[in-house]
Amino acid sequence: MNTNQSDKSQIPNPKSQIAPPVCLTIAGLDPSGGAGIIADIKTFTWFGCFATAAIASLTFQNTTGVFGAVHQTANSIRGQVEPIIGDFTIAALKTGMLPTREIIEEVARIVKENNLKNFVVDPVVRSTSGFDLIDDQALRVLIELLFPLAEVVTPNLPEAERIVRMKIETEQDIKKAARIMQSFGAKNVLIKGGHLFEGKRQKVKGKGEIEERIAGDYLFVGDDLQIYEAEFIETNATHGTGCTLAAAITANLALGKTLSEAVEAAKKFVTEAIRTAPNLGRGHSPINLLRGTE
Ligand code: PXL
Repeated sequence: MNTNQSDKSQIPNPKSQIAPPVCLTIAGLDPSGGAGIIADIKTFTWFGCFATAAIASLTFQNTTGVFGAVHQTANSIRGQVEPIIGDFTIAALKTGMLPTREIIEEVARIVKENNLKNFVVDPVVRSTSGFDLIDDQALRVLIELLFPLAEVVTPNLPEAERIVRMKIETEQDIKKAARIMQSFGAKNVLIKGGHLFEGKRQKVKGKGEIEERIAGDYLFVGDDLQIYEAEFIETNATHGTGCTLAAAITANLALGKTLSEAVEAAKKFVTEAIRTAPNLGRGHSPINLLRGTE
């Protein structure tokens, strides 16, 4: 049998496996593996989705910090994404670090032209170590162009503060910030309160009533507010948590879950990944994307 490439492509796919839903991430590449595209790919895969990815920026970093980045162009974003979209049905997609105005404008065009659904916008602003991953002008364009296309936007507290330009110190502030983001066109908003201030009193088995911090995430589905609480794990192994949560939501939307179910599954996955983090590197360790929920 002749095994050259063109003949190989004629061999019919036996379709013995049901094709998994395809997820796409358009985000930054963190070569040290903890955040960005690599975290997204691992997360999509863990949930049984097929992972595809387009690089918006090549960053230079490790667990101790971000040292620089080389950004892609509108052309190279389209060049990466079009062949994927032309070949696969994209069940869900997410964006992470989109550093420039031209990239954001191109992503908005691609999403609209192809009528892509289940779009999770993670408005990445700054690395844990304090490196700016987008400038303020590009962030305004991201809000204007991508928020109205998103199924959900997933800022953490510092990102939410920068988006709505107000300090967020109470639950009331969180509600106000979410309403402002909805006025910018976001249908649904998940504000990640992992950085939250308030300890909440909780009964802990065998320990009586003690003060325990709760990591609360606030999901606004239209007018309805759902609060997802998980134990706050005191750790510096947090590199990539934001990317992972958004990717896990994307994967679960691709699997046909509702947004509320997707957020619940994603939150559980991230909490377990933090709890079982491998303690790698000298800075903020990546979390454990191989074990996740068990
Ligand atoms: O967690 C934010 C983030 C997103 N994407 C990339 C990153 C980081 C943080 O470092 O490097 C590529």
